[in-house]
Amino acid sequence: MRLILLGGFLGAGKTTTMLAAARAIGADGTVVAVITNDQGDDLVDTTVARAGTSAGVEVQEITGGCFCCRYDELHEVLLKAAAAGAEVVLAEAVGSCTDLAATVVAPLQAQQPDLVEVGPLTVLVDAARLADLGTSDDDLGYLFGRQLAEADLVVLNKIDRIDAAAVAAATRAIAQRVPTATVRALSALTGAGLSGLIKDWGTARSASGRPVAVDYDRYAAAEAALGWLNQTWQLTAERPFDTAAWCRDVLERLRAELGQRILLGHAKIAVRAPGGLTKASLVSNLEDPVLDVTAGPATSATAVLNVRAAMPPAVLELAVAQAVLGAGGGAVAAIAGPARAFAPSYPKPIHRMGRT
Ligand SMILES: Nc1nc2c(ncn2[C@@H]2O[C@H](COP(=O)(O)OP(=O)(O)OP(=O)(O)O)[C@@H](O)[C@H]2O)c(=O)[nH]1
Ligand SMILES: [Mg+2]
Repeated sequence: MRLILLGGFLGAGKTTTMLAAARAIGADGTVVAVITNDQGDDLVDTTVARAGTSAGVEVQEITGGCFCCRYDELHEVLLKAAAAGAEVVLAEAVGSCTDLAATVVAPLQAQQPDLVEVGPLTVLVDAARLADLGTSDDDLGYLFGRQLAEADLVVLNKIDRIDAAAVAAATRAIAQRVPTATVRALSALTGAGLSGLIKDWGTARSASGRPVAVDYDRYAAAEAALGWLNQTWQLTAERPFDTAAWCRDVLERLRAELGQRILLGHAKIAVRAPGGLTKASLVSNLEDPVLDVTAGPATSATAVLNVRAAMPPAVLELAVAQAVLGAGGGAVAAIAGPARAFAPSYPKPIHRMGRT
């Protein structure tokens, strides 16, 4: 069973890539499993994966911590995938996680060589983030840099949003910064570059001897600067409401609440209604919300919100509540489920192996 670990900062496109690749790899009958992962539970990514993968793709989730701190659960999930006959497993790490080479890849290679062959550690980058986090020397910039440094394969994603010259410049910049990695360009949305990436995954092994030095105090400080909110809301309306317009309204209000100075990692909403799933994302304060999946109108629905932004969790919870309660012009009533609002705690990997 071949395992591909996908890392990269919040909103870089890990889930989109994982699901597009799962569909493409599974098209010839290859059995594929995908694993989502988050510090909290109630995951938008799992909701989208379960709705978006074709039958035959098994979806597992690991909640409450990243792969490195939940290594034993990862091992169990891999055993389950193997028992289900999976030949390829695609696993998405938490977007604020780094040091995967030392804490996940190397231990799997050392301890579970008969269970999995680990393919290249693949780190996705949104070109827009190269310009902000990529040049920042604060703790989040440090975390972003460590994610790149340990990659076997860096994937410049969302190339449909920039022109060819910008793709070439960003590719050169990444190659200079991480000379040990192979750099690929991808649009997970259009599929450009996907077959080449899948080919890389099938042939190259993870170097795994590439653990890089990581200052855990800075890594922890970067994670702790982020507020994390996972919450489910029950929505009802007297007349059918447009779930897509509601999602966009929430995200636009949230963006206005945050302003431009607070770094937004990723705000995503999945609305489940009898008519189907609607899903929207906002990956930066400087961008507009994007509707990824749209279903028809509904009178009752369940909205799962996962928001990560650089602000205290309690303040983030209030900002999200303001946005949700204000959305829909008073026509949509929203009742909050319990909020899981927190800042990720100090990373404590179960294992750490490697040369450094
Ligand atoms: N234009 C464009 N948008 C993309 C592409 N890949 C992903 N996106 C969008 O970027 C947003 C975030 O994508 P996700 O796949 O959820 O990102 P992620 O890295 O899994 O995010 P987290 O799990 O929160 O860290 C969504 O709105 C996607 O549709 C791409 O190739 N092109
Ligand atoms: Mg994701």
